[in-house]
Formats: sequence, structure tokens, C-alpha cells
Amino acid sequence: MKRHGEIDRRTFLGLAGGGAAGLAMPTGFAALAKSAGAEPSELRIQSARYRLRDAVTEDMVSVFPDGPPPVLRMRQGVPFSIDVTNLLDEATTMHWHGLRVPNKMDGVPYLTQFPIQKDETWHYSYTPEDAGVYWYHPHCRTMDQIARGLTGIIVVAEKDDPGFDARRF
Ligand SMILES: [Cu+2]
Repeated sequence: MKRHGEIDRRTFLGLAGGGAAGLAMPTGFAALAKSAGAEPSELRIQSARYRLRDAVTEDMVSVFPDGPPPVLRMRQGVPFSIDVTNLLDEATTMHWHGLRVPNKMDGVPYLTQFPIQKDETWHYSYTPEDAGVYWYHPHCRTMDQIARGLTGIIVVAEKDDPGFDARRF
């Protein structure tokens, strides 16, 4: 039963993904939402500008020009790969927070990979071993790029249907 003031998981993830009430639907995000089930094959890290009701925030960092990074959906035991292209004037990497990935896919600059410089692409590829909810974020100028919006949710679905009676996801 839903009590007054509560939100369900779908609404929460919608908010976290930037598509729900309050945020103007960004074109990049809307295009992705329409292609439900089709996961992005590339994250193009770039400067962004968000609108929240009447307020516009400049100097954000995202993978869309006008909205936050998408929820990335994976499946336990199924190989996942994505290209990360850096369109910023500063270096970046991508780290898959909480996921058990091969060391060279962990996104730590100078330790597991070279930083991704402007106009460069880095290919990440791994197989998620654990189901759950995680997040991804950069590991160069981390506190600056995260603070400016470059972070997103990862949902890894169970390999086998866990058998819940209500599947809302
Ligand atoms: Cu982290």
C-alpha cells in the first residue's frame, strides 16, 4: 500500500534519471527513453545545461547536452560493453562503482588505464557478476565532474527471474 507522500521505485528512478516531474524532458534523454530496451553503445561526455522548472543551470557535465546521464541496464552474466568518448577540454575516465570488473576496466587513471583525453574514446567491456543497483562516475577531477552531474545509475538484473509476484521494472 502506498502512503501519502511516498513514491515508488519507478518514480524514484525516473526522478534520478531526470525524466520525471520538475525536470523539463531533455531531448537527448527523451530520445533514449523512447528507445526503451535499447541500451546506449556510447557515452559522449560533454558540457550540459539543465533546466529545472524556470531555472537553468550552466556548466553541467553529462552525456547529453540537456539532461543527466541515463540509467544503464545490464544483466548478470551477460557481457556488457560501451564506448566512452570525451568531448570535454579536460581528461576523464569512467568507473563502475561497486561492480566487480577486471582491473583494467576499473577506470582509475594512471593505475588501470590512461586518462581519456579530449576527442578520445575508451572501450570498456566486462561481464557483471552480481545483480543489484550500482552507479558509474568519472575518476578524473572526480569531485568536480561528479558535482557537475556526471554520474548515473546502473541496474544489473538477476540472471534468473527471482520470482517476485509484482514485476514493475
Ligand atoms: Cu566510486
